[in-house]
Amino acid sequence: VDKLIESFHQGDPVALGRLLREVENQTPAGFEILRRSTVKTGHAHIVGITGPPGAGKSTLVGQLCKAWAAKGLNIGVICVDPTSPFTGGALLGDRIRMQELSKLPDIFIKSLATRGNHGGIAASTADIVRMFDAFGKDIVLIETVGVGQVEYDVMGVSDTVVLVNVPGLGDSLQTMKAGIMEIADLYVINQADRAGAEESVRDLQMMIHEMDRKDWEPPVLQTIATQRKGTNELVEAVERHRIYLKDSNLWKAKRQERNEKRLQSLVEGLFSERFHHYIQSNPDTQEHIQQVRNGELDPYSLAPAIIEGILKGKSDKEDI
Ligand SMILES: Nc1nc2c(ncn2[C@@H]2O[C@H](COP(=O)(O)OP(=O)(O)OP(=O)(O)O)[C@@H](O)[C@H]2O)c(=O)[nH]1
Ligand SMILES: [Mg+2]
Repeated sequence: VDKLIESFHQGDPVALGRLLREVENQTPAGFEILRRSTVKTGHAHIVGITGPPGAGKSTLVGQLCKAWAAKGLNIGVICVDPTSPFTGGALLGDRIRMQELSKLPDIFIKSLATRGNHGGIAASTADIVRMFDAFGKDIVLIETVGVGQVEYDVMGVSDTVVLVNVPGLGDSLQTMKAGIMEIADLYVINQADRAGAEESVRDLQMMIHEMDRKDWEPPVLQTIATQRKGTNELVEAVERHRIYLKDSNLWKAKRQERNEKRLQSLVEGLFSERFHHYIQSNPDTQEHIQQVRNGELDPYSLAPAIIEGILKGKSDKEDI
């Protein structure tokens, strides 16, 4: 493991790939590299790209990667749940595009499946981001499909949130309004070669105006990702947002908040592990839990008693 970590710090992409898998699977080696990497983080600009299935997020990610790579920047890409059930047909093309991308030097793509992940997607994403950051990536792009709770949480890991839509969204905007709609920093109407793009831009602008955001007025951009149209403007807008974050001190504040959140979720995870272990090794507690299930014992008394038992490291017989 030491050798692997050393190669990682020397910039070996093979070591990066292997350690990313360790981190994803939460192995001891994964935690070891995370422990040893924190001092090297804080540099990367984390950009989240989200929006409905098939909006063209991956195509845009590809264009952004090419533009930034041409500027000599190093990029990490995280695709959260790339096996979207909605776009079965587009998947193959997606994979080919991504393969093509990952052949470019200085671009590394990591897929992250949400299925079977109990530790929380946002937490896993945060750890992978941390790894890319420690590796020396300048930009980390996170693509998530959809606009549900998972995506919302994942976007909380980002500095800059880009919401991608397509022309003719109409009513769907209203339903999105409460969630991701309000945290996006940049709005993109992709597939602007389709009818209704101008109208969608106007609708969006009106909604943004109503939201009355403080210092940052989120721009609404039109792109045709497949023809590389409008993508330079998107690159520029993302860079403007980075400058805004740095000037307004939000850059630092977001990092502080994320670090604290990660600590909290780790403590909660460790505690819940201890909790399950404690129950397993305490038949008395199992009996008490059964009594709570039957409504014979109140959970309000048992909960603090269990906590106390865990803290005392008692292995048998506690009184409540
Ligand atoms: N006409 C047109 N088609 C586009 C544009 N951008 C992307 N597409 C096509 O739309 C389809 C979906 O593009 P993707 O980039 O895979 O979309 P996505 O949002 O990543 O899709 P999921 O990850 O499956 O949600 C592909 O067939 C693209 O070629 C565009 O600007 N105009
Ligand atoms: Mg995609």
